[in-house]
Amino acid sequence: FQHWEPIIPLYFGWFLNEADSHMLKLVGMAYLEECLRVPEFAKDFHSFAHASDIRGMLDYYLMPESCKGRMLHCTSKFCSFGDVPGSFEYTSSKNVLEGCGQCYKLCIVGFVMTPRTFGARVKLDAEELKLWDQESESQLSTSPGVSSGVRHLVHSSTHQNLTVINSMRESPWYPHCHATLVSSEELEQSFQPTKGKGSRAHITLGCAEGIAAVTTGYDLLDVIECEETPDIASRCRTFSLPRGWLRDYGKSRWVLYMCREITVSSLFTGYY
Ligand code: ACK
Repeated sequence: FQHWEPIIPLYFGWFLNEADSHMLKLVGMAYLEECLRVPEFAKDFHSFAHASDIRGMLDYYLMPESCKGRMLHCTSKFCSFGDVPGSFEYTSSKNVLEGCGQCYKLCIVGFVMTPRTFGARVKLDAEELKLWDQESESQLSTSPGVSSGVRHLVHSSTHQNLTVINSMRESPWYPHCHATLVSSEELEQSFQPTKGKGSRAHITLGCAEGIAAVTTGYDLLDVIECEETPDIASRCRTFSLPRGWLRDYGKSRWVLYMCREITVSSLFTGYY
């Protein structure tokens, strides 16, 4: 053990199982479609997606090369096989050694949509925060919600996504859109942002063609900066949807705050 050296991966993270990866992709698409029924969002989205119909807009985000494959993940530390400072210490830390191979519940609290990326926001709990080691950030999280009952929407991966989305429309869970404009105060009464560690935690659901996955975290940080700037937050438009609030931070930065969190299962490990 004296000469024990850890093998440093490309990155560490929480990897969703296949069923939850599939479910979250579908839920993300369903929410995106819901947002597209808000005319202001659809108009703005069309301005950068240049798609002629909803189907085309839903196809705008693609899984980036680095995230190809079936499993979604939330990066806890990007190591670049040891090139990133602190990678060795992180990899050999007690928390990481003990955390590898363990299961964690990840809490999804919303979605961020920009011309570059589509990401799910993750609220890390105290145990998960011990494994979190990404760059500068401030923290935003929602008030505790009820774990969503969306698991019944997990379908066999042999189904085509479109077929599943169609069947989701029939489900009582599916959010039917009657968007109304609400005041910033109204949103803030239901949604309490807090500062701190872990605010950049996300799951990349898709990127515009040619955009790298790392951009999702930057877009999220950008949005968090808006959320924490009272001047911006008080001026932006917020639409109330049946299952959340859709907020326009300008420059085609949109955030969907969910009123009920979604919990997904994940395995913490390195990606080599
Ligand atoms: O969506 P992500 O967190 O953004 O997941 C992918 C994963 O590593 C594999 O590429 C993330 N990633 C890439 N480069 C960086 C970086 N410089 N800092 C933090 N995360 C990164 C990317």
